[in-house]
Amino acid sequence: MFTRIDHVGIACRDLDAAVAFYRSTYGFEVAHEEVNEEQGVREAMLRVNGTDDGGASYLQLLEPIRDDSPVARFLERNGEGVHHVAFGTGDVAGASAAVAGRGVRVLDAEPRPGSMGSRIAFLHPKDCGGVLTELVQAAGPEPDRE
Ligand code: CMX
Ligand code: CO
Repeated sequence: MFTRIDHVGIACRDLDAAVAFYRSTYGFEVAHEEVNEEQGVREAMLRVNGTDDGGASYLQLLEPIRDDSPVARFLERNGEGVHHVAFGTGDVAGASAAVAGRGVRVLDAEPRPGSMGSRIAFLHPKDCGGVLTELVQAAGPEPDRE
């Protein structure tokens, strides 16, 4: 059901500085940048590698655009650092229902818009060993659809 690490989300205070760090240190380039008003972030997706399900793995650099957003609250509490891990699936609604059936709280009753036209749902970190976890279905067809 889950076939790749879709991305690792990293909270930063200054997106342009974070992008510059990942470019100069590792050579990663920005594949996509957008503002997600609903999630309260400006974000950059840095493509690291393709995956054998036909998708890819990214770093997602996240800068808050509102003081009351989840990433702003995280920065206030913890400072910059790893914010969440996202697993890729061909069917985010089905995967959410399956995970909910295993007793994990799904924070999004319906999948919401994510990066690059994807659909996403978050799981409560307290039910996932302290890891804020995101489920992602990429835009377009995926070979692992069941
Ligand atoms: N990772 C791990 N634990 C986290 C966390 C994170 N990123 N964010 C909060 N927590 C912990 C808190 O430390 C707190 O623990 P304690 O009770 O032990 O202190 C607990 O979760 C509850 O925290 P809270 O005060 O309710 O914190 P929030 O109001 O920030 O809510 C959460 C937490 C997960 C419900 C909220 O951040 C959320 O809905 N996140 C999903 C949406 C999101 O993060 N969007 C930004 C990314 C967008 C994208 O990836 O596209
Ligand atoms: Co994410």
